[in-house]
Amino acid sequence: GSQIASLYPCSNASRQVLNLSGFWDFRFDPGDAGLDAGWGAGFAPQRPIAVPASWNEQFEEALDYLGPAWYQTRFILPWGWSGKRVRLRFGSVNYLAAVWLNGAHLGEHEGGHLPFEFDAAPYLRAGENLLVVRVEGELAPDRVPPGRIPPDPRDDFPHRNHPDTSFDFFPFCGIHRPVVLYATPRDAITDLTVRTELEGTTGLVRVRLDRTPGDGATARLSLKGHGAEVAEEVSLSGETAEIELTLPDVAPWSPEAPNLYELAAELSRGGEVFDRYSLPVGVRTVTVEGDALLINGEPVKLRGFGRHEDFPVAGRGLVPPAVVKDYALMRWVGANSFRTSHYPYSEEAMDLADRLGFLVIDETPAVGLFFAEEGLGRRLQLCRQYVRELVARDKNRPAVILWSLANEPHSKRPGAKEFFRELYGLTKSLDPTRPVTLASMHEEADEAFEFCDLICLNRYFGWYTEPGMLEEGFARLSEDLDAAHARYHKPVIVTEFGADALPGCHSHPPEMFTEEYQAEMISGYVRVLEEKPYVAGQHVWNLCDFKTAQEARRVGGMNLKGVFTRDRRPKLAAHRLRQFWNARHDED
Ligand code: GCB
Repeated sequence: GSQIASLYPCSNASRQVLNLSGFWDFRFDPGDAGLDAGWGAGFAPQRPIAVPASWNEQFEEALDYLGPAWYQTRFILPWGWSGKRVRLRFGSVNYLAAVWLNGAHLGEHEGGHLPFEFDAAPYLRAGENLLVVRVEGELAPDRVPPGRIPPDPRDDFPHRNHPDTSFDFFPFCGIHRPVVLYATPRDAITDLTVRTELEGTTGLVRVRLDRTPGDGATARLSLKGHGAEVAEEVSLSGETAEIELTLPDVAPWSPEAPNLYELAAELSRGGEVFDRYSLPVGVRTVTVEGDALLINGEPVKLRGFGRHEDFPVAGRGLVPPAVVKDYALMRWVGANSFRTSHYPYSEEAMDLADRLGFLVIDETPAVGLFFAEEGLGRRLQLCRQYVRELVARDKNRPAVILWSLANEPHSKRPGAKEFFRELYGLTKSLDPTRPVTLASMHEEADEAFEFCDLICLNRYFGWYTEPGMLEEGFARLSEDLDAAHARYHKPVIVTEFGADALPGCHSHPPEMFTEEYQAEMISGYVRVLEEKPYVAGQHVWNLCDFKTAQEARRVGGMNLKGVFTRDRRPKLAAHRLRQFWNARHDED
């Protein structure tokens, strides 16, 4: 089976990465014949496909096709890899992946947006190797996110999407992030877990190193940067070492100054280094105190966006220039934060958040959860798996300041309470250093809020309610937030607010779907939010327009709540936000 992936593969004096991205062979399998026909051992090529990318916008007949489909590629084993520990790692496959290497079934993985890996060494051959992946992205009520939820008989005007998602973004399918093969020594570092603290001007960096079982060795850890270099060594007989490094006069990591140190880990025996791995480390703390969210002991206000990984043609596939562009747009507008709505974003994108100093609410793929008994156990198992995979992947990132367990679960239902008690407990046991939350649409009595360190609300007064009536919407927002704060006594982040605007559509006075209405709505919300001392964050929905399933509310197959279009051109609201947020920055 697949295993949890943590350290991002790298090349250095002990390790090497072979990136398998490129054009692969591809075929759709609408009759699901491939398994019985033994395509895992190889299939007749039909057409090329780009990896990584979704298949839906690469082929015009496949927009709504959710699988199964088959991918295969051939590669030559690099020189010097025999006798190494070799792993095959997928950054993200939506939704189900089954993997064969040279005809041997390596295993399967369920769930998109998170990395997984396999031990490849036993199946590799010198010379040419054949890798086959079957991908399937059907929507089903016992998957997470769920789809094709049985209609509620109490609902007399049932509203459906095509494809039948429990969320509005398009359920893109395919191999979405790089597939790499990487070699390490057999005797290797397998994980590093970094926790940082500040004591006055001193930074404490606690590192846990995990390694494969092996003979005694020496572990050396060093931290370098900002004019400092410190190192510690311990001798290691078991599989883990805990080491604390101290940085006097530390340069802490913050959004204003995203200072990073290089943490270098080395394993040696008899003075000879046999494995090494380096990691950027930001020394910072995150705490919730009373009504405030604190970074390094100072209150911080999040200004930014909910987003999607969504770009023309590539779908949900990694597009490095679009990643850079989106950070540039957020910067230009004056944002310091975003949420990885509604699933974890690529590791490549997260690396840039660490470097550029963005504060990230890191969300699991649990969007649209419902709590009917049927399939509930399975959905909980998947959510537990996602939390494990996400924390393993992102635990060392200074940019990640909050874990979000879900988006808009239907959590007024009784079953929700136990569900979130478990997920919250699991998350805290894996990472006691970060606050935990979830984004809710409910006005009150959300069963899940009991297990949140701060409250995240998605709000659309003046849009889905009070349509066309902005002033009424703003008044209701203000009351609603005060009520939520009075009930829970925790800081509040408004993780969504916004309006659809068709670019180029104008009106005065502002009417729904015009650029003016969107700009007025966002401005009014920002004014209300800036006045509430307990509001720790404001995230506009959305940075960019994004592709949706088809439904009556989504014009042209898109959610138009972006302040930028899908091809990243600003709407009026982007200019307006820029005035607000940049002006506020000057005051800070
Ligand atoms: C929400 C959802 C988000 C939707 C948004 C909308 O509450 O969390 O995924 O896109 O509303 O525009 O309806």
